[in-house]
Amino acid sequence: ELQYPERLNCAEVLLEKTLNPHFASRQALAGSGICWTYAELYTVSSQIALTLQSDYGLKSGQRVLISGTNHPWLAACLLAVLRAGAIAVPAMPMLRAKELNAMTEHACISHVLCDEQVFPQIAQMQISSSQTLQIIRFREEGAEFQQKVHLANAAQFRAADTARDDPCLIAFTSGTTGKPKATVHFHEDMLAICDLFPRSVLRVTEHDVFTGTPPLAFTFGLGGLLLFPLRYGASSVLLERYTPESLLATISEHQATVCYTAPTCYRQMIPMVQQADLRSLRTVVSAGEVLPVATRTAFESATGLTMIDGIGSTEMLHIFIAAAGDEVRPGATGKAIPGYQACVLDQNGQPCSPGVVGRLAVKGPTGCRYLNDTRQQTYVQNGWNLTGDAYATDQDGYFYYHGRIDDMIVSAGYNIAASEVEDALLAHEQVAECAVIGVPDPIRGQLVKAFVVLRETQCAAPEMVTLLQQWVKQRIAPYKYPRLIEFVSVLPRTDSGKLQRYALRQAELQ
Ligand code: 3SK
Repeated sequence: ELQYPERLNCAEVLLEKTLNPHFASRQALAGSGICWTYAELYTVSSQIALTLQSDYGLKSGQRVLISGTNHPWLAACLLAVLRAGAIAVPAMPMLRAKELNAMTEHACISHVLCDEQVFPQIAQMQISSSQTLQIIRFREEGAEFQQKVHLANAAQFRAADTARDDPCLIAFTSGTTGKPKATVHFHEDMLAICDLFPRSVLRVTEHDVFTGTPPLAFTFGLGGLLLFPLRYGASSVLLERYTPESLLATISEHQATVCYTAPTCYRQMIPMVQQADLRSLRTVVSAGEVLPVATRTAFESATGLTMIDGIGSTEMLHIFIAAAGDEVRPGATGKAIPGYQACVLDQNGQPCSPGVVGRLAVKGPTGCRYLNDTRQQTYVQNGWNLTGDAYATDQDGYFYYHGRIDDMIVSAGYNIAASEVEDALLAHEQVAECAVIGVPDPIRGQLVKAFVVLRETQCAAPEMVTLLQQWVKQRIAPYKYPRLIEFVSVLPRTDSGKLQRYALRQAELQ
């Protein structure tokens, strides 16, 4: 049972180890040519917090939209906002003015902290915003904000005396269903996620060096690349832009021990790992999307590493089901991590027997609190968080993913999980990426349709359609094979890399 003091400021707790000389001189954050020790990070974030308070009037409880690519200054701003007692509202750097405006209105933003890349969209958003916004460009070296920050006396800063159940983060879901929601998290939630998955599954130590691709605006990245390393006195290397090649190069250059990215990126790295120096890596974490068995098998055999698969959600803040090392069971995401309870419920809210597919329900120290959203009643029922994922368990408490509830296809009376068909397709060497949906059909109700990105586009011929259909029929029950296959060059994804099957479904209906 996790217990935190009544008065708690999560960012202060994460950084207070700086006062211990052992940690003060250890590397905390690196990236984009910057390398900060714990002492330096503590000082910069104190200076930022002080500047925000004294020059920009930031008060405890105000909401600050923060947007930029993964960079030490972005991380320092996030910590500064929390230490000042304000509420951080991270936004993906790719968002456009209209999306930023919707967030600003919904979360009642007072201040915006953005980098140069995001600024044009923020400026455009300000024109239509009904809020009066203080807009601050935090990355412009030598410009007003950084000048003020460097002049601020860090020693004068005192962290806000917040309560453990004061909100500190409003995280927007990335919108795989098209309608982003805002989820509210408390100071104690931020520490709870640090004290569960990283401790019992990842087994983080101060010697770990983390790197990876998820944006800090996505709670997968916020936890994995900032909160977890700081909680354990480890270090993190942030990448502003990445390709599979640059991620591999960063791992070897910084001797990273833990890497986080999404299944698609692991899949892209497979042909390159033989040439890379990955000796420092002790494990890799995959989340954000289901990890196809074919991707796990190929990556593990190419690297000799055992991957940690996990499922989390913005609503729950981070990962709640996972498995590592000898605990991994092929095809399963893992077990409920210590501190969380999970079960599979049928349509009447009753627990399903092992092997029966139902709706995943989760309970634990973190949970869904939507901001002014009637969908709260759908997500939280009888104290259980209903994540919208279809799962089955086995006798030993392992959880097996069967797709999103919304992605189940019913064709001629058969229930078909889109992810199972995708898994079968991905096992073919020509398939780089794919997405499977159900499309309306007057006879079968729905037909299984696959959108496939081929490794070699010149192979996109009718014979390839037949070949892939045969391939799937040999691997899973033949009634699940995609009767329709369309070759595409890209798949629609959210900024955090999640597949947007709803966008494909909508396009089919037009
Ligand atoms: O999407 C996920 O699986 C996830 C994982 C970790 C943290 C947050 C999220 C949304």
